[in-house]
Amino acid sequence: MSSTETLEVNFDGLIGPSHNYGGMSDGNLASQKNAGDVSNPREAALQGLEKMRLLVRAGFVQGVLPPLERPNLGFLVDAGFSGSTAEMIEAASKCAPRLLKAAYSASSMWTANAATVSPSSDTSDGRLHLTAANLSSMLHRSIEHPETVSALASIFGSEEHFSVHAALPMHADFADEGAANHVRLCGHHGGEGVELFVYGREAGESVVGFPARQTRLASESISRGHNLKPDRTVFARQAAKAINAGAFHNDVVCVGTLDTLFFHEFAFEDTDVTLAALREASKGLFELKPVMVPEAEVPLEDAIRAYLFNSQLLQWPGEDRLVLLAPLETQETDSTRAFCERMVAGNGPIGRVQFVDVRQSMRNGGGPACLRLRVVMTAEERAACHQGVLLDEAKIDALQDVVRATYRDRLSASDLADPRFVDECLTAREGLLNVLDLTDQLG
Ligand code: SUG
Repeated sequence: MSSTETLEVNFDGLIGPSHNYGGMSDGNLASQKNAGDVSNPREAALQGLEKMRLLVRAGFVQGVLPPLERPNLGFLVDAGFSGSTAEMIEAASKCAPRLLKAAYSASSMWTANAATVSPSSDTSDGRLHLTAANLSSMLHRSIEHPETVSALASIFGSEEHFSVHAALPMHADFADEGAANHVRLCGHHGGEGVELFVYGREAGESVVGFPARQTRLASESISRGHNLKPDRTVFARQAAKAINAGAFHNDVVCVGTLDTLFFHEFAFEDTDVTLAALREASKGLFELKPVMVPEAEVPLEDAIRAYLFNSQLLQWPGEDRLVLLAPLETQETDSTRAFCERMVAGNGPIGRVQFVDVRQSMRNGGGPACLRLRVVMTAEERAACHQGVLLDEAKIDALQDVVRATYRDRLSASDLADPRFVDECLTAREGLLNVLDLTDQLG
């Protein structure tokens, strides 16, 4: 971490020991399709950590966010259960299995939904702002934010450099899913940028079809809280067509970094208006490079199934053009593979596609981009954050050792009824927090 430059740091979610296929997310096709299947938490966590290792080896600064404490017993108490832990688990498994699945969900792994982040070069107070997402649209995710705020406050504790905001009010009008509906574009990471907020509905608008999980009001509230410049901020509506085809977040059909926006023809309700607004907002800073994937080349349905856009778009050390870190499913789907081959053979801004195996997460609708929260940080900010969560290979090895020693390799919904699983999850998390030097703050 010797670089004095401003860098984009990816904070990946460490997949927790209770990773399971709960079928909890309406409008997320993978979650619905794989509901009830047996998961493999050990493999899931190892896959995620291998993705992090790949980036560490390439020379990126890589961070990690620990899993939240699961089961969330407080949630069961709020739902009226009482008695000993074992009694609550038993009662919930019998009369409210869906609540038990929510209490056990490992969904905090998708850290693109943990918060919205604005780097210090975009904010008027010169601090890096993070607003935890309320995730109010899905029950199992709506209980993440209080612990997410604690984790962010522990990691980004210096008030001189960082401002961690609590989640927006828990009302449908403020529905917010964090960075999954937010793209920051810029000429170079340290320069002033343009922040694109993508919303699926207006506050008060009734939900038709699959749920639109982000409101314009939520996006506007965050931009106000982060003290962003209005003329460098763009709000664009996600196409209803995309949401109803299964793009429950904008990052299922769009990804951007630096001056490049890579998106599907049907990502935005009005592509021309969105691009014109981005060009206007980026005047004097950089020239926007849009890469639109036409429906004729990659049908929306394929893009969503293969998660072409739910990829990390990275300025790979030593490479001239951007690298798309895409899931293996993109390679296995004819139209998306062929598109990638043509794209890299051309002379556009994306010069290489690399595939990674995150299948365990993918089967719940979480690709490489869902698994990371991007935080653009100056060298000073990197030095001011909690160092335990910045990874090197030795720390990845140590985390993998904990995973191998404490995680199950098979988990089904009925296993959640076993009260002994509570202690197993707590022991596993304690081991991880220990490696990340977070036991005092979050243990
Ligand atoms: O919120 N899946 C997550 C996937 C989140 C993907 N994130 C981004 N696109 N950034 C969700 O729908 C499924 C859990 C289950 O069904 O057990 C789930 O929560």
